[in-house]
Amino acid sequence: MLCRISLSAQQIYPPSDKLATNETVWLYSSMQRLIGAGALFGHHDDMAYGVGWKFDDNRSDVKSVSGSYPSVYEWDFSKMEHKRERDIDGTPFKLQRKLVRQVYDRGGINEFCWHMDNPATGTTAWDTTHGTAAAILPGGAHNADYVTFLDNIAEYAHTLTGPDGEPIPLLFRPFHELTGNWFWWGASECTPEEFKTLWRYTIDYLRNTKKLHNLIIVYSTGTFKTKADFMARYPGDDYVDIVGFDDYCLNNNVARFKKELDNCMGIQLEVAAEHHKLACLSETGYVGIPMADWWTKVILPELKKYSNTSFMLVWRNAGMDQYYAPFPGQVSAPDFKLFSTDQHTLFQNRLTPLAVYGKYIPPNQQ
Ligand code: BMA
Repeated sequence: MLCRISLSAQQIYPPSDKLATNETVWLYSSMQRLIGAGALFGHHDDMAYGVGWKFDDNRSDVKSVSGSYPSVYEWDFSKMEHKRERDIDGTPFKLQRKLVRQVYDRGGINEFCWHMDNPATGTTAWDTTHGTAAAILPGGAHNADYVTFLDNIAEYAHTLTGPDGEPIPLLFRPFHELTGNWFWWGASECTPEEFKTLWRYTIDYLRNTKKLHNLIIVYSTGTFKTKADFMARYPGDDYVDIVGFDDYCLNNNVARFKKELDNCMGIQLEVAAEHHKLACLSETGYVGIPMADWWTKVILPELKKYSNTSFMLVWRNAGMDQYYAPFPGQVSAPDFKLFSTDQHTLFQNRLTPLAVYGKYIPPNQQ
């Protein structure tokens, strides 16, 4: 067995929330200690549904192919802002809550994004009505509507608890792809100042008013060209713990994808080092994974090259028409298995003994 030991003393930084719970501080420290040990692998809605199944117990396409669950499991708050029963893609929040707890109990990492409906118009996240950010800030016509949204997700977040009633630490990735122009919080819909104000207001409200001290905040952009582009809407070190970006491989455009990853991963690792943050590839994948060796030939070399990247996450397995992780029989499945056992990736099976929350996990729960 290959054992890599780093002899250099490593400075560990606390989360940006000075009142973060013990488990949250543990998780953030653990993620820093894991830097260089392999990129944690993540999958959106991993245990909720996959290709050809929905809401089964203890199921995951990632596990069916690789033998292990991923290490990072992302969920969506979307529709909880209205206290609906199901999230944007149909998963009942009751089930989502149960899965979040299962992840925590086995020492996995939960993350939430939020395709938040437009609080000013009541329609979706993709309603790019100009001026929404300004309208929902204090003094704006729709501030009360936004506060209700925040109250509703905070109420739900408070129900995500561990065996002793402790809040389960959550990576929280609001306003994602903020450099794009397809969401109401996008770059063409508000000024950098409005965006930063909205971000700080949101985090302050959740932390200080709603007392959520279990959030590790992820600043996640779309692709970008320069450091200045990446940082134009950065809300400040007190409001961010992890920086990342979303980037997808498109048909017949593997070369462009690699070039873009090289540029963006390099820049964001520089930013992470300067600001004492972690860096991740917050969303990626190749829809339908038509390339049999995409995992070891395209994405793995990037993880090797940028080995200080904390985690990467692939998007959801909605069904045959939209999937980003393989399932048994899928053309890239054998390659994914190789990828999952490579020393530059970390799936749940290699994460568990490290007990990222500082707690012993009994073998029967692993
Ligand atoms: C998109 C697609 C949609 C989905 C939405 C929110 O990227 O996957 O099918 O509804 O994200 O999860």
